[in-house]
Amino acid sequence: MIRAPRLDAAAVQPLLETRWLGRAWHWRGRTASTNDLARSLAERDAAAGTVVVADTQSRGRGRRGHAWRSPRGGLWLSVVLRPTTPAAELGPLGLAVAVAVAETVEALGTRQVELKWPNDVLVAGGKVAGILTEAAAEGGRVRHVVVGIGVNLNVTRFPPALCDRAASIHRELGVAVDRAAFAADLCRRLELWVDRFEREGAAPVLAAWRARGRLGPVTVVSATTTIEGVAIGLDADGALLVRRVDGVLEPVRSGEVV
Ligand code: BT5
Repeated sequence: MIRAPRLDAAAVQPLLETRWLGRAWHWRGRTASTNDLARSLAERDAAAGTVVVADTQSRGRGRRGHAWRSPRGGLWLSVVLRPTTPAAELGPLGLAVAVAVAETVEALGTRQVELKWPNDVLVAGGKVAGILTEAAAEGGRVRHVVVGIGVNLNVTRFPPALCDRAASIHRELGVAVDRAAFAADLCRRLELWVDRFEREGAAPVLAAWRARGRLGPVTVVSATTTIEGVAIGLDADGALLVRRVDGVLEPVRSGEVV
């Protein structure tokens, strides 16, 4: 049975098995972007683990100003983190979040879950979740990080432009999923991976990412260049290693993999 559609504290907190993540919970029926709301809470000293969830977003954002479609039925969630890791070493945090999301999706019994660099979660080749990590740092020290996670849970229709690229859990499983239970499980796995990254560094994150990473022929487009080659793995900082057609091995730190 599907729980109450509202993902408010009353629906989710009784299911939470976390120590610190989700202990402060803000729900909105509609907001521009949960990342914006979480950032303004973070700037007003919200505790690590503060969660903002909305049923719909009117200006959901992806990376580099991309729009993120956020209809009813999905999970649109942001978390305030306050990592002690120096800003320069924070790269793999987004990969850790992707691993947590992938594990939560896998636990529903979907077909093979893959990760597309840097942090798209794919089911049967379609994008089922995206992650937007925004950090505020000062002199190398991280003030806060807002991690935004969008998961197409009970989304049944996509606009034509997304139809052949997006996937939803509902479509994949043929049934609606319990959003509150999913949100609680995601919080548990997120806390585990964030704690592990803080304690043990990037290595376990990279190993878990690699186990699901989609590699092979890629074109990486960034503001200044386009690189063609074959993605062969991640380096120790979480950059995508691409063997270019001229044979040079290039670590890619930003850009779109198309
Ligand atoms: C992402 O960006 O994948 C990050 C998405 C993060 C969304 C969450 S929801 C909660 C929080 N609040 C926000 O405002 N954002 C975060 P990127 O890698 O740039 O991918 C964006 C691209 O994915 C778009 O240009 C579309 O092609 C595609 N897209 C848009 N909406 C989608 C959806 N619902 N499902 C699958 N693909 C989508």
